[in-house]
Amino acid sequence: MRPLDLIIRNGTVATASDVFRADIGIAGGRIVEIAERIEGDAAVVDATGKYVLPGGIDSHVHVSQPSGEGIVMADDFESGTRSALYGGNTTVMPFCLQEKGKSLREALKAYHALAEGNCYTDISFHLIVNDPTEAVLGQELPALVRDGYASLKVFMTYEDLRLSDAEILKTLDVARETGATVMVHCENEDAIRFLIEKHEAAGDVAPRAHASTRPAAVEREATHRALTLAEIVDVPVVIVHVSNGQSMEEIARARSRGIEVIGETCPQYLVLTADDLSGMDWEGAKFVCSPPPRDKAAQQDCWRGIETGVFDLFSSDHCPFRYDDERGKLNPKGRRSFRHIPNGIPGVETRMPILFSEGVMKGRIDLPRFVALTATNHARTYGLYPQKGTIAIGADADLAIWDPQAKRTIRHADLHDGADYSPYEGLEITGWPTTVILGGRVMICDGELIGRKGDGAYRPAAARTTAFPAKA
Ligand code: DUC
Ligand code: ZN
Ligand code: ZN
Repeated sequence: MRPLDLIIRNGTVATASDVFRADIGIAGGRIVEIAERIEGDAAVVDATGKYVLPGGIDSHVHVSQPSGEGIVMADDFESGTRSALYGGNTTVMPFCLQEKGKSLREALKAYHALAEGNCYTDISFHLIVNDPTEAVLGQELPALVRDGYASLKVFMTYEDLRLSDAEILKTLDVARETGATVMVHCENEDAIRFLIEKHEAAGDVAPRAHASTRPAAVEREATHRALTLAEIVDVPVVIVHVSNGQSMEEIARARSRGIEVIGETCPQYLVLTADDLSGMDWEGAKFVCSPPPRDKAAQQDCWRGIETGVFDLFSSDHCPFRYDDERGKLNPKGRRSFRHIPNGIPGVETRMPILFSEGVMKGRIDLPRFVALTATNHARTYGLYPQKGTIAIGADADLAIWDPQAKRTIRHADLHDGADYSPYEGLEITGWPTTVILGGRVMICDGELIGRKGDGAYRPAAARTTAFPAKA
């Protein structure tokens, strides 16, 4: 047998199904041995008193995405993946946005150029289909799915991004034929626009109006419609960033009709509310994201969804803009009306610590469920399993070693993204990843970055062969 490069010793290992005491042997970037005791003269990482978990996979991350005139995202591939790594992630899945009038391949070429040599984690791309012409749907997309770009997002909101129902149906149909996985952003654009115009006419332009003009009903209706369109085409679908109980009911109802649906929620729907958008001096802009955070009852509903399996995925929806910046939240138009505040908040580094602390440490979920929600189900849903998302012989040696006793208060000054604030500032956390290993390379050792940019690489994803692969 090939000599080991690294041994993780004395840790408590958790997968989506089991928790057990084991050493892990790594060679050639893969896990090659899991045993009660592994001897040898390879380098050793001592995990005594720690949990050894699959590296996190955050399948909903935006970096370097064009975001409107004069607006610049706070993270590129370098800072975004570095921040992700510090938060215990070894793979992130950013979106590659097709611009109107351009091809998907052109967009991919540009994003690959930005990512190449700059990543601290592995990456795999989702496409955003923004111009579903006959050529795009008939030729380009099927070829791209075969080439490893096997998931795509469609939007039901934003004037410049939304697809019509007819376009969504055609896109879903291509997904059915090719095995691509479709993610849907569910909010009714016409209803939002109607409400925005009313609020602006009444002079209600502060950030809090962002939440008022995107009420739960707007999300619920679009969720119902997306699921109905998927039912008509007969194809599985992912409903992303679900924020409330009404939309969860739509998912449960669709499942009872036999529709295959994966539900995703995010930290902002567990620990923030719409009241956070009411901060003084436009501070509420820091919390503007879509769908918006709602109320305490919706938080409880989302926790219930995490506990009961309505949700299979827990992602950050990291979409960072600086706050005190002319190219960010406080851009000149954004200072005048909520309508022009860029949508999105940072969170790739805090996603897993928040769920670990609020979920595992507070007894809401167990460790296997945490692993399923933060790693395994992402790999399974988006064609990266079993290479990624688990601890098994032959899998990539992507691991995060967690100190369950570590106590930290979230301060942006301690984080590593390119924004200038965290929406979770002041939240007290128990449990933090202290050592992170990517493909057998120790990237973060006891909180210190020793990996280099470029150590992370692009990984193609496999298309679905039948329905969604079994969930953990
Ligand atoms: N949708 C996302 O998925 N992310 C940020 C903004 C948005 O509308
Ligand atoms: Zn979205
Ligand atoms: Zn997003």
